[in-house]
Order: sequence, then structure tokens, then C-alpha cells
Amino acid sequence: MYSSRIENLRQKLTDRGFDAILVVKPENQYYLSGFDGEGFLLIGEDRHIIFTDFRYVEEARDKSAGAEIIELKYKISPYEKIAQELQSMGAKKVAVEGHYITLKAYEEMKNFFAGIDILSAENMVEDLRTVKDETELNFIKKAQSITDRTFSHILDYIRPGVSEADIALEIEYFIKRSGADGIAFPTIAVSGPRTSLPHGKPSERKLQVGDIITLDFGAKFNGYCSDMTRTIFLGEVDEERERIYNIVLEAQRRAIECIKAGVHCKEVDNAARSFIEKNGFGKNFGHGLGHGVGLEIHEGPRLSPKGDTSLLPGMVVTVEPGIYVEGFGGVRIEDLVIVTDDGCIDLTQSPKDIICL
Ligand SMILES: [Mn+2]
Repeated sequence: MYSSRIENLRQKLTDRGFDAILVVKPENQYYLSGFDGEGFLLIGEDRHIIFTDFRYVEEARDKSAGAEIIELKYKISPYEKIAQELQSMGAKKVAVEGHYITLKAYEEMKNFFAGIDILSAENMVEDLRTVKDETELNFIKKAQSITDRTFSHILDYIRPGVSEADIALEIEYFIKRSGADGIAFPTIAVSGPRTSLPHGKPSERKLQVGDIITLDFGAKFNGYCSDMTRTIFLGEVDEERERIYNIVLEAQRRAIECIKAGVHCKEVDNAARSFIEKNGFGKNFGHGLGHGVGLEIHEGPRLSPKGDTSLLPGMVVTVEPGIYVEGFGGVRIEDLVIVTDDGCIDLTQSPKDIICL
């Protein structure tokens, strides 16, 4: 599995004239080698090396079959050790993650990488990661199934008097107790007028009858994330909120129907956005329709008016239109889907009909 990922990356390196790539971003190192400690992964034409220190060296040996392991000593700059190996590989052009490394790291590299060109290769590994293999899809499915179970659990927990913070804590505790590594991102639990905050932080506000409640949360399983949002009601729902809910739901349905391999990300976004605009809420949907999900909660591709790619089979994306009205409240509904040749598989099993608790 790791060797085929590394071979795919080597092909891209060759295409762009690089002799090696220094991978620093943890998710990218994990994807390519299985190593999840702190360190560096250097991939050359026929060798790949993990540089790590005493704290992780044993783990690196256990978990990273096929990689050479070099132990870093705290007295010597890691870039000095990396430079030695680059020299022995005869590398002249090394790619680095220009979107991720710090200016300080770059200065240090320049200092040690004598005679070697340091060139930025943005998102090279991230682009490979957008298409998931079977193993990855299984981890994401598992993460989403925990998330669905958490939703049905939290429906039993929610009642007047509990606070947003209580709900978020119960969600996170249930996710961990269900065999997840942990949460995929800090839980969003907002209620009443606070639902107009698309990424509101859970507060001490206590729920009361008549509230609208938005819950956005996810689990992580073997490093892979899930992501879902549901908006529910406590007590009865009034006409205007019901109308907004149904517009969001229909926008989501249209977008999901539009998803299949070959369709441009902008087109998927537009399927939902044009419907929301037509209903007069265009300015209340100020974020993109969705994003890729994998080792990171937000990764490529982006489903937004700025989307720059077309969908491929095996991509995993969220579909999450929303309408937010300041002082009144908001609705967002989010599912996680796998793109296929002729459509998509919706991994989110939680119901989407209006729920009044
Ligand atoms: Mn999301």
C-alpha cells in the first residue's frame, strides 16, 4: 500500500524534474509511510528515509516497513543530516512543501543544502490524497458510522435546560467511547439565534422550547475523519424556519444528485447555490458547498465557486449548504459522500426529515 503511494509520488517527481521530496507535513508523512511521530520523510529516486529522534525511533522501526530510519540527535540540525543523505543520493533538485514549511525552516535548509536547488511543490502529496483507496474508504465509513450513532444518541440527550457546551461534551465523550481515535474537529453545537453563526463555538446558553439547534461534528478512525451536520428543533418549528429548512434540504438534494465523476466542482456548488439564490437567500449562503475529507477534516477538492478541478471516482466530499440569518437563526445540513463513476454513495445515514424533539 505505502509502496504504491510512494511510486505514484515518484512518478510526479520525475514528471516535474525533481530528484527528491522532503515531506514535513504530518498527514503526508503518515499517508506515505504509516509513520505518525514527529520527523521528516525524504523520498528519493530509490530510497526513502524517515528522520526522527529518540522519542519516536522505536515506533518508526515498527510502523514503517520499507523505510530506512535515521535517528536525529538534538545537537545537530535535522537539515544537516538530511543534507548528507541528499548529497549521497546525488540529488540536485529537492521539492519541499512550500505551502506548509516555515520561513525559518527554509532559511535553515538553504544554509545546509549546498549545491542543491530547493523548489516549492505545493500540494503534491495532498493531490494524491484526494482519491481514496479501499482501505481509506473503509476507515472513513467506520468514522461516519460512529458519527451517525452519536447523532441518534444525542437526540435522546437533548432537552430544555441543557447547554450547548453540555451537548458538545456529550457528543465528544460518546465518539471516544465508541472506538474512535477522537473527534475530527471541535464540535459545533449552537442553538436559538446563535445558529446564524456557521462555526459558532458551544456556549453556556441553555436550550429552551422553540429553539433551532445546529450540530456539526465528526469522528476520527485510524487517522481518517468524518463530518456531518444536522439541524433540529426543540418543540415546534414555525413556518419561516421550516421554509428555510426545506430550501436547504432541497439545495443539498440537487447537489448530491449532480455529483459524479467528471463533473466540475463549481458545477456541484452551483447546483445548490443557484437554488438558494432563486429562493432569495443567496447572500445568506456565504461559504462553499463542501470540501474533501480524509486524514484532514478540510482537504481537496473544494466544492465552491472557486473550485478548480473535476471530480474523480474515490474522492470523498461533504455537501453542506446552509442559510444563516443574523438575529433569526440558521440551518445547515451536511452529508459525506464517495464519488463514483455514475453518481455517489451517501455515507451519512442519519435522517434529514424535520426532527422536532
Ligand atoms: Mn464540513
